[in-house]
Amino acid sequence: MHALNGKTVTVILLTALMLGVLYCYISQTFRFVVSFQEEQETDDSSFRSSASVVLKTHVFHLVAPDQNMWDYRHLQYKQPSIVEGRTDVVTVTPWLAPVVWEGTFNPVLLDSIYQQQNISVAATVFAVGKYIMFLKNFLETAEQHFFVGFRVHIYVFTDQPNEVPQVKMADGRKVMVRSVPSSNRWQEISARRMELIQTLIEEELLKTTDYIFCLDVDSKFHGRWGAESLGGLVAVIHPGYYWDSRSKFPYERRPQSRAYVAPEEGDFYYCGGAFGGSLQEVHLLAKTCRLNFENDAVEGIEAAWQEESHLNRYMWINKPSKVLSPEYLWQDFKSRNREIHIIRFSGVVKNYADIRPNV
Ligand code: 5GW
Ligand code: MN
Repeated sequence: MHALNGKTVTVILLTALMLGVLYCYISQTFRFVVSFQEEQETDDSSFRSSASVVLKTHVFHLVAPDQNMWDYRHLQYKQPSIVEGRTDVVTVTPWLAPVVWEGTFNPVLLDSIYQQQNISVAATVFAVGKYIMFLKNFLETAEQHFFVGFRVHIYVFTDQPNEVPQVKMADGRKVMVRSVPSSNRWQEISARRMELIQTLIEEELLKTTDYIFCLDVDSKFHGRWGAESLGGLVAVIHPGYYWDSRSKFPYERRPQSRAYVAPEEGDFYYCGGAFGGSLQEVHLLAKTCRLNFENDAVEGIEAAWQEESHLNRYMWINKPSKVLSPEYLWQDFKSRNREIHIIRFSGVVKNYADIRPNV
């Protein structure tokens, strides 16, 4: 044994000091990371601020199509004009999102651009209780009009998986059936839609799917609904209110609700029966609306039109990057207005007493 000399002692002490500092640093950093995550998951107080939601910009790189690989010419189509076009309707929002109306886009051009991207589109539809009766028409007409020529998976959420009608679908298109418990409380059916959309995206779609649309089952397709509807966050103008002033929109008007929109606020009144966009955007929407819906419920408050109210609040803060005209969700009982050149999708007339569970 020999005594430690002064130099060795200094080195050992310095090393110990450095290790101590390193330990403190790492443990502090770790604690910050954990508490930051917790804050994000549970913080509800920030729902009123747009800054609480960080949006990823959706970048579209649109490549002009070749007609075919043997032909040097590109796709031939009608020359676009920037001085002639629809003048009876507004085709762009104040935040410069397109509003999609018949006559504003070239379907052949759009299809060939998005065909090259080999995109995959999902649709969700809920058919719980007697609403299963709408499914056959919905699925059959979707096959005729919804993203024809593209890869499409329609996710049917139902309490009666054996009653889902067999519909013949083209290659690459498929109906996926998912079981959900039945419920007599319609508020519950409505509330769980956002939750199920959120989990479907998280657990199944993220790796395989590019875009998703969430649709009401009590409706049918009558005309093309295709690539012109694609965007980051996509909302549909409700057919019942678009001639009205915003103070008349049926937003949730009680400030206690997380769906509240003040009388002098709001852009448009959007449909709860059709919305969509990129997976990331719709995931954030579903998660936010669900959280706000559930936290309202804890305080005993239910918004005027349930998730439609929460959706409208969300779209007021998070502006949709594409807005679909009421062509994309009309109502069969309404006569067609002159600005509606085509009805693509519409809600069928239903007898509420026959189909809704007793509450
Ligand atoms: C039941 C009672 C009251 C309200 C809704 C329901 C209900 C809705 C139901 O029993 N089963 C069901 O599957 N739904 C789903 O929620 C359907 O996909 C339906 O299209 C959607 C929204 O409900 P809707 O269509 O009755 O709402 P509105 O506003 O279009 O009339
Ligand atoms: Mn409906």
